[in-house]
Amino acid sequence: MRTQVAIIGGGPSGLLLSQLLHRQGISSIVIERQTREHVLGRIRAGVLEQGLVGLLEQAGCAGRLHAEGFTHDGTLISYGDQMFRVDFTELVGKPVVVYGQTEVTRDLYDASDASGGQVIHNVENVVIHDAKSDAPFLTFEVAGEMQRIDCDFVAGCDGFHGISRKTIPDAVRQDFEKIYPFGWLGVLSETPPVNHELIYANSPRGFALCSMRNANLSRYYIQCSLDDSPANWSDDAFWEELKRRIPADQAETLVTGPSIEKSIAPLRSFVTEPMQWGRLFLCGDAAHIVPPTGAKGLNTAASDVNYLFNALVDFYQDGSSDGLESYSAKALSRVWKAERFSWWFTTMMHQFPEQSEFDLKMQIADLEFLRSSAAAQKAMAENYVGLPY
Ligand code: RFL
Ligand code: PHB
Repeated sequence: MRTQVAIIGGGPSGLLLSQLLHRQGISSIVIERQTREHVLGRIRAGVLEQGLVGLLEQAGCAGRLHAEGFTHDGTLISYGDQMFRVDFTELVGKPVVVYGQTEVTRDLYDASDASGGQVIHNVENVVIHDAKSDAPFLTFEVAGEMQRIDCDFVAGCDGFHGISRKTIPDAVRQDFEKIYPFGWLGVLSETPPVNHELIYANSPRGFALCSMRNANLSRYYIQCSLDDSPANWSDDAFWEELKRRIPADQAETLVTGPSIEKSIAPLRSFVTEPMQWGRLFLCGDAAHIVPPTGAKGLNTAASDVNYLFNALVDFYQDGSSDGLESYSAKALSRVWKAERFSWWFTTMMHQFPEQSEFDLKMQIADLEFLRSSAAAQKAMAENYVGLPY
């Protein structure tokens, strides 16, 4: 097989890049380790920045998003007995859109089907060859048979556990990492959301988040210990704990019901540098991870796709390599700002096992400053809705 851009990973980064390239007449083949059903079964992010919405429009797959997504002009933050609102639209003139990553991925798969896109599932033993040459190629197995794709460029969109990042030699690559001493236990339930906006809650019992997918599908999270397991949590125990962590008036109106998904995600900040090695370009979780507190994971993946897509268009349409050469530096500059925001928001909102009385005072001072300062709220809003590309 031969294509212009070989894309490893059929998650949102890989599919979005493929669809954007297709619209510009640039060919690609996506190879994915899992089945399509598996990819579409994953419950992940829920908040989209305008930048990602714009890319989905450009890719021709924003129809359902516009019909079914919810525009959120602000968010609620609670601590102790206090709850305040940060109004994004008033402060920085932009809202966010609540629409699940699962739906984004489904729309991208549908668009790929409609345009005759090639996505090869169940691939194994993927190897990137000759990334430092002008003629890289991939080898992999499907159902025990060896396959080969020759290409001009390789996009490594294969997530944190993929092979692309590890293809960059250790001598070239530097990893930066921070592991948080807790996780998030998430529950999806077919119940109306407790509030029409998200609530991020700092409570002495630990962080909680009230989010949603639609008018009758809620997504809730509570901070849990790293050695916890979803099996330890009955639905009743989860609801009781959530109620203890959110403001009393919200807890009173919370509608509970059976969970339809329950899982634990660890929290990690991670960045690898550089994001390019020869003709291999890393995008999304393959290069960086953020804790979910700022809803930046999927959105930062999208900004990488934006830079790489534009660089590839410049290469194929104008013969310019400038965008490709500056890709890593440009992407990393925005990635580090998303890392900083997610780290700050995580640090302010969670209970840490080793937290001293001084650390607690700092958290409360940070929250009080945010509650009382329009400038602080504006800085938060600017980051939450997404920094410019
Ligand atoms: P993905 O979505 O991980 O997709 C990568 C794809 O590559 C495939 N793959 C391979 N394919 C071929 N060959 C290989 N060797 C391969 N190795 C892996 C995988 O099967 C997969 O389909 O990365 P991508 O596309 O960069 O998208 C990034 C986002 O998925 C991610 O940033 C967010 O979902 C992060 N994230 C969250 N972000 C938020 O903003 N809010 C959230 O609430 C939120 N919750 C989460 C999350 C990530 C999680 N992970 C990764 C465990 C919850 C979880 C559980
Ligand atoms: C979600 O709805 O899954 C969600 C929303 C906001 C976050 C993290 C997760 O910060």
